[in-house]
Amino acid sequence: MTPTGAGTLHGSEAVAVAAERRWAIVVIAIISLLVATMVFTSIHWASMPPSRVETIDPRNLHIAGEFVESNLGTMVDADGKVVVRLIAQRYAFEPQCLVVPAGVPVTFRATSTDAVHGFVVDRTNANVMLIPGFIATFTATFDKSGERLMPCHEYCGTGHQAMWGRVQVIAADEFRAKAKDGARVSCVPR
Ligand SMILES: [Cu+2]
Repeated sequence: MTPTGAGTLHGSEAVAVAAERRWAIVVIAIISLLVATMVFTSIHWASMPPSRVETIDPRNLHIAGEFVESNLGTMVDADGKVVVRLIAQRYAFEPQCLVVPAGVPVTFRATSTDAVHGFVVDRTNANVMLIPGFIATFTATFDKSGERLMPCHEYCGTGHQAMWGRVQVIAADEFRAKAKDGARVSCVPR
């Protein structure tokens, strides 16, 4: 091998240095992109938290307030918004069967009376933890009519595997007819 003079590169050495520099630029670009993504999402989420923190006393929510039995189920608010209220308790959801309109944003308000439960509607991104003392709120739109399962997906005790409910997605007109005059709608047989 012939020694090279200071400052000048020859042949394969020059190729290797150029390749190293190219890959250094690629790696720095990837790291910068990841850091920029982290900074953007943290600033964005800090200004727009995923859900508001609303608290409730789990010891007396059956007796008074928003989550009394007569107020559970789906209803149309005064401003036309479709709202579902439900509670989770060992080992059932109340109501066990929800009715929601298709193609309309539906706001869920739910809480737990005892342990931490998980609420999920299959084949949708409606998925939230129900924690005693806190009201979970999210909005989802169900595109297609039909029946969906709604299992508890957080281990909550020995009866956990039997804790599940159903969601019936029905045509919006049919839903409006059922929910007129502020009626609470569910598909629990009475
Ligand atoms: Cu549960």
